[in-house]
Amino acid sequence: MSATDPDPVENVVATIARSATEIRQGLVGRRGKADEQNPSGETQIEADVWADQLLADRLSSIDGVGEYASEERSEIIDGGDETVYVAVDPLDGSSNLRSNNTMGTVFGIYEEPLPAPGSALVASGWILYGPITTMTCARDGTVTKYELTGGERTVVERNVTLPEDPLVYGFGGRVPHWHDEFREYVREIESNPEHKLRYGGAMIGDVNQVLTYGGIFAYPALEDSPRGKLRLQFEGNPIAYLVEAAGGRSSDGSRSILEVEPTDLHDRVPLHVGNTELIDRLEETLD
Ligand code: P6P
Repeated sequence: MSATDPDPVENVVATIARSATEIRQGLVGRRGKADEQNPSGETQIEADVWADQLLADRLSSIDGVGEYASEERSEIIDGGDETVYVAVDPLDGSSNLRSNNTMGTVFGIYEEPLPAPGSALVASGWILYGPITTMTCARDGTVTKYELTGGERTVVERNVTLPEDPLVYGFGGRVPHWHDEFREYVREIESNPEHKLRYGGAMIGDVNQVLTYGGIFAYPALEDSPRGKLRLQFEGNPIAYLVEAAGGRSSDGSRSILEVEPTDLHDRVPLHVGNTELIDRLEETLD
């Protein structure tokens, strides 16, 4: 699968899009548990390991790619060049594979070596393995949605923005472990009769609903996990970059996710994304 465009960012995006159909088909027969855990201590599914290796081989060999890093591997693969640095969550929500629910592939393309702050992103996006395989990608301050068939991308929407009126909300973590201030915020959101609960167990499916209908998704800081669950490099930054490009906001509870300085490749971050007024209100409540 050769990458021919001289722009490494375009080649990374095009390679991920072309790989999506193969990844979707490759899920069949790879639903069992692998013998390993990922660097976050989560048991890997066979498909996690397989999708990670497929993307590592293809992305690290693209001209201009300096590094390939993944949620599924502790070490960074050196790509040999020094233009862009790629961070991937090969299969977000792979625990949904057993129940045949939505899953995704998340990617961030940075212009600094990893780990890097989200402010160093030049593009990000996700593949959503839903009834239709779609790609949503942010670059140069704008978000584009594609449908993917047979490795080809078809633009279905340009300049994607969050709808003005928020509709859906989804909050991760066990309720007894939420901080009181967050629980108070949730009660306020739930008290609005216009809002609907949407939580599917795979961030990409939930965030894609927020992008489509407006609203908020959060996996907050928890009493037993102060930095929440989601990973800054592979999930928080790429999601925040895209949602902000679509006119929304992100927050770790007090500031944009993109301002968070990483200390380790596998840092976790409390993640809140969605309509600006909802995130502003969240920060007021948590303050
Ligand atoms: P919980 C999937 O494992 C994931 O990383 C995200 O995609 C998802 O939002 C979250 O974890 C779900 O976590 O604790 O609800 O199972």
